Amino acid sequence: MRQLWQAASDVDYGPEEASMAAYLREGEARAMRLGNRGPIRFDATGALAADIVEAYWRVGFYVFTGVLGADELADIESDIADILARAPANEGATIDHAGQAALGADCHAPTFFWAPPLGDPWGGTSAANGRHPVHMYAPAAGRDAPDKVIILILGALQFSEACLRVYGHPQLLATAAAINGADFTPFNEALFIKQPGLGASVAWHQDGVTHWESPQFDQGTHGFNFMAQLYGCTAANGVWVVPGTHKVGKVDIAKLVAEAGSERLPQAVPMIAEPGDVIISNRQTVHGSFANTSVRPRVTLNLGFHRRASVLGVTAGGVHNALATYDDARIRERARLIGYAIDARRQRFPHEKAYCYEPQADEPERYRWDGAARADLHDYNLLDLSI
Ligand SMILES: O=C(O)CCC(=O)C(=O)O
Repeated sequence: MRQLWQAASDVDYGPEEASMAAYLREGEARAMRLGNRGPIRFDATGALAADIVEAYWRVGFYVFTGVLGADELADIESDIADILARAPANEGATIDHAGQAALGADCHAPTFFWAPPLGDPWGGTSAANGRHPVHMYAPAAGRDAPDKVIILILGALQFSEACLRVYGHPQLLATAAAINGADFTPFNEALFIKQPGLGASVAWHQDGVTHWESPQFDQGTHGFNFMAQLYGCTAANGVWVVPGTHKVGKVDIAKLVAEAGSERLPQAVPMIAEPGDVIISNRQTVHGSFANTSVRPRVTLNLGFHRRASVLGVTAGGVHNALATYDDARIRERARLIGYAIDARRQRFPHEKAYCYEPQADEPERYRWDGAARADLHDYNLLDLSI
């Protein structure tokens, strides 16, 4: 399966290589001192362990180790191989490399996003409401690099049953309930792909557009993403975070970069994880990732969740999908994926105790994972709850 990831010809940070190498090393050492990693644990009452909750809110992310086992990772890798084989042959194409209709070609919602190899598609642009104010340094790509590479796939659960099953993971859903309340809601799901020697950067940003000025704003208002790691992540290919920035409102990222003299923010730390680890990451932190000049691929499955109070009755959208007011029916409709995911997981891992999602507790039969449900996933991300 490793041939999925072609070894790119030698690339590095050019004139920045020595500074970058030192930054990665020092950042990793800072990250390992934060006290925010370990298995998901619950106390005798079933509540998420208090020290995990404390560390998550203190830092803004927590690395849950060993969440996904070897079987599950093999399922995911096989689906990723299938997705990449059936992806559009290039940006905007409706056919794949074999001349067949490409995945996502019949979707109305956005699916595949492309970037120049080792480039920065969003920094310093107006994309996503201009949330990435600074353009990241783009190392020179190798001579044999393609013009563009896939960096992001939205609506990912319609393309991969293995990813859908991660969405139904009982310990992850119990964690979502602990952080966002038992009536938590979906946000969106995505695959970030950072190919070795090719993967583009994601410029420093804070997620969320809706509630920054709200009197009710707090450290959890714009929700969190689980970031499930297929191959793990390193300082070179992983997401970096400025700890604590989820608490302080909008940060002047351009000023931070100007003060640092480069995009190597001295306050930031990398998420370091092994295959099967899942990171919970607050969307309000200042975070981003550098161009991946390393030889290791990163595949992250992002699964986003919100508090119900952050989406119910809120008019939002326009970034991931159309502007709309999110009423109860819209939330229920979008949350059907949680029900499908729980049942899909039950079928694959029958010995695991399935999660009971409180808003669906009265209708356990409704969300059966079968052929009709599969078809029902088409374009599901038109209803993402984007705030
Ligand atoms: O995975 C990455 O490189 C970027 C992730 C990110 O920016 C996000 O989840 O908001």
